[in-house]
Amino acid sequence: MKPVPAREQRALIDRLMEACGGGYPPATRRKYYISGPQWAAAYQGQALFHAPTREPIGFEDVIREYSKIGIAHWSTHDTDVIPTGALGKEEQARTIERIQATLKEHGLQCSMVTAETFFHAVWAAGPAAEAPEVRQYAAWRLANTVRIGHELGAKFAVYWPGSLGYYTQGAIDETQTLRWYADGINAACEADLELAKHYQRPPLKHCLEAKPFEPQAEILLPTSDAMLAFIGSGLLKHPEMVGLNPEYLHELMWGGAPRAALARALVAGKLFHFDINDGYRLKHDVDIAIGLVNPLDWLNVLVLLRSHNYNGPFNLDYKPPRTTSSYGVFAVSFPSAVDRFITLWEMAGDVISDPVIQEATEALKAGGAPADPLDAEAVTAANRELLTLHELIAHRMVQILIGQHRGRSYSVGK
Ligand code: GLT
Ligand code: MN
Ligand code: MN
Repeated sequence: MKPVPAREQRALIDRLMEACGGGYPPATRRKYYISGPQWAAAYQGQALFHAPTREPIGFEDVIREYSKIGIAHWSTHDTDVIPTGALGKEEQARTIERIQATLKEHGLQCSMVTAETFFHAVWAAGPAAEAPEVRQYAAWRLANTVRIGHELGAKFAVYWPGSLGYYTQGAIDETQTLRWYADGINAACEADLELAKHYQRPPLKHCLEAKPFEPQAEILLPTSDAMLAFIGSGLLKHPEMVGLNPEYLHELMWGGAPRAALARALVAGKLFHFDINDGYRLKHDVDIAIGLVNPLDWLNVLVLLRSHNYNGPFNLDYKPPRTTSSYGVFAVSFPSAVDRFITLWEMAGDVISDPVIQEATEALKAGGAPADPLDAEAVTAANRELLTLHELIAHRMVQILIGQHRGRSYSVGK
């Protein structure tokens, strides 16, 4: 193939994207509760060992591009859109007005707001540091974010306490730090109750997000299960207002099964919000787009969520790769992520209604009726053949994933 001059590359991307097929029209995409984060689209590709590869981009462009794709909801950190020094000042009010106007112009809704309590130097010792002024500032930041949420019409507030931890042990008493962290969440909930009255809106749903490592070496609340224990610890004044925002990859990072982690949140009634992405077990937070690494696992996750009528947001918390251009972020990265989600969601519907899986599942639940239910040998024998269905169901799910249930076949060996 001849070299492709720079001016012809976008046309090539568009043609090959079209050739991929499987895309959904924006109107179809809008029917799903999918949210696009400001920080995901604006991610410039930077990291500790990585210089940025893309130009900065503001909320006007992100919201307009999301709208064109058919992403109907938008989420943001306070400092994604308002510089730290301008928070709570006149500039904040003016920016909020501009965001409201931009959302309205493009028909998007703000679904979630989140406070940045991990990036700025003020959080060097975490959002629940020893110095009372840091914690007072943290409480104010959370309350201010809740206010921004009400003003933008959000339903959810997310808290990822990224720097709640340490590099070296001994300087802090973890029990004290957890109490102080609870004070911050309590301040956010109390502020919310006041603000909700003031704005005549329901209070927000407050969602804790765990990540097992990064940016601290040791994390005090590393998993969604740790967060559930924290919510139930008695330290929160309004535990009923607080639930989880699990992130798919964050559960994988500690070696957990995301589907099982989601199940534990579901039985606790705490699955409020869900960050969707992909990646690898026991690696850092690579935030790859949904389904590019573990499509079968994702299908399983969505079967669970569909079966239990999860109706919260699916937040596209991934980072377009550094190799993707600014053009590619909206021409390839976001539309393809949304379309893979929709396809996997619809496929999950196929799994739930598949006659083979249905009959196998019912047979497993019916059991084999042993003559003596208190005799271990008889109970084992009664289920001996039925249990083969576990593997058969897994096989069927792979068939559904690759389309064999709809007749896709290969002529190998004929
Ligand atoms: C940060 C983190 C994400 C969280 C964001 C919410 S911040 O990007 O890596 O997983 O969801 O604050
Ligand atoms: Mn996340
Ligand atoms: Mn992540």
